[in-house]
Amino acid sequence: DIPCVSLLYKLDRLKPAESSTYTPSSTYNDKIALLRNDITKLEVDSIVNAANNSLLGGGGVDGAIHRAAGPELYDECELLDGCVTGSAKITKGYRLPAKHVIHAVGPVYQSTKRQGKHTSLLQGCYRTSLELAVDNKLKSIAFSALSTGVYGYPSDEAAETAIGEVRKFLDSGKGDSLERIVFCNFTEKDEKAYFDMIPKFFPPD
Ligand code: AR6
Repeated sequence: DIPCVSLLYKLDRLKPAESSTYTPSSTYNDKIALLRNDITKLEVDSIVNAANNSLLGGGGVDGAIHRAAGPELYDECELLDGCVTGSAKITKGYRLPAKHVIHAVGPVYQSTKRQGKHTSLLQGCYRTSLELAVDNKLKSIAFSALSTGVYGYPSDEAAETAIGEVRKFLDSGKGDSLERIVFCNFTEKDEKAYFDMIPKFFPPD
């Protein structure tokens, strides 16, 4: 089972925010979950892949998802005509326990930072993925830590952008139909970044 943030607060595993400008909401905290796991093992409506512009697979979490989903995933991805950076496209999950895969293309940190576009591109990945989940009537979505591997995005900065964009989406009311939003980390550094950043955007009641 996936522990939600409000449960993690009760277990006193997260530091309360010293100052948060966000309104505490137990409803939101109950929707948000943090865990450290292999995302290919999660039985959720959708997992978000850290893909590249071709959408035809690669290393990291992308390779793991394609291996676990089987060749049918590649066949569907071939029909999608790639995806621009900062956006996402959805496929079925095939042999994965997850019903769908949302393939998001995160920014390469160094080059997009030079252009001042890294934050808005990463925000675009999270926003588009959430919109795709809602548009497809999905109740749960699990994000990998987009761009924090090969693409070189620092974990704390990526966590701030990711969690902030999810909070913005919930505040807009567009995420009302979503029951669970999971941040699925793989490395200790990403997990720590999320544990430190969550209370800023999702302060306890
Ligand atoms: N489950 C969850 N997270 C994972 C897993 C897993 N099984 N494996 C790795 N991660 P990366 P990027 C984490 O490099 O930086 C690919 O070749 C990993 O620890 O997979 O967006 C694509 O095809 C890291 O925190 O993606 C692109 O070419 C996070 O997933 C390029 O890499 C993302 O790391 C995309 O680079």
